[in-house]
Amino acid sequence: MTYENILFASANGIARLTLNRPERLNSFNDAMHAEVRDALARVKTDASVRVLLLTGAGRGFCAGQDLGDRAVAPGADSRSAIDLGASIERNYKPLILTLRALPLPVVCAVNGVAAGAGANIALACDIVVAAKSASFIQAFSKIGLIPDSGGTYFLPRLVGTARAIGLSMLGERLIAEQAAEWGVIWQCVEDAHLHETVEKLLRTLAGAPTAALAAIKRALYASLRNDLETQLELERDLQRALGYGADYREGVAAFTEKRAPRFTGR
Ligand code: LHQ
Repeated sequence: MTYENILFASANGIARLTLNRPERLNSFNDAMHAEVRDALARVKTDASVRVLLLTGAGRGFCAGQDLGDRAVAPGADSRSAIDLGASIERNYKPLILTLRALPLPVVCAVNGVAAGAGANIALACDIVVAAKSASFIQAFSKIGLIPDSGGTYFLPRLVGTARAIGLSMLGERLIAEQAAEWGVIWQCVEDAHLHETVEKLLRTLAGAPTAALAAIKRALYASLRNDLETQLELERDLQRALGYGADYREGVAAFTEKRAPRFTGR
């Protein structure tokens, strides 16, 4: 598949996916969804990829659904209206579930505004670093909709119900600094430092014990729905599998020999 709405490249264990419709603030149309789906399928099946970067081209990260796309155009009345649920089922739901299930860390570099589904796609990523000039807007209520793409799942878990409701009902801009303070994202950095901060993070993660990071991701996301006993059992099972792995052997050997580990990700 050739890409017209995204950029995608992979080298040295790092896959980079850039949403690339800057004149529309990288908002999603059906074609972009298809390309992202294709790129993520490649990430999933390419064992050499150990970390994925998601970012946006130009001044924005992603303004969510392209409201000019015919696939989501409101009808003149309820009878002629199109089914937004179908668009979610086809595009947004699988996208969010895929990002959360990828067995490797997904880093999101939020280079500018992240609005609507764009904000929640960022929140679905594992480590979110935002430029100071970036912001997050639950823009849905402004057009008579609810936060989708996991917004109603992520927000209360990240910031509690009071802030989740305020953000969702008011649709106000949450600036990156405040997002970091509230624990919505991992880090907010000066705009001029976004690139180097993210590159350093990517290098670190590309050299990390990938299978362990995948297990960390699985365990922490599962803990949001598990009771303690179930979670302890999940930890046991994941630890058991990792204990047979090459990276555990290498990690312990490196510690004993007082040297830096060389993890293969297995
Ligand atoms: C856009 C968009 C956009 C098209 C900026 N579409 N052109 C799921 C399933 C099914 C259906 C519905 O939705 C969903 C999920 C969703 O994501 S719903 C929420 C959709 N997103 C929004 O409501 C956000 C709309 N955008 C905005 O509110 C603003 O553009 C923000 C606050 C993001 C940025 O504001 P500014 O920095 O002032 O930029 P701008 O508004 O001037 O935008 C620049 C251009 O991008 C502009 O085009 P133009 O031709 O005038 O230069 C915008 O029309 C275009 N654009 N977002 N979502």
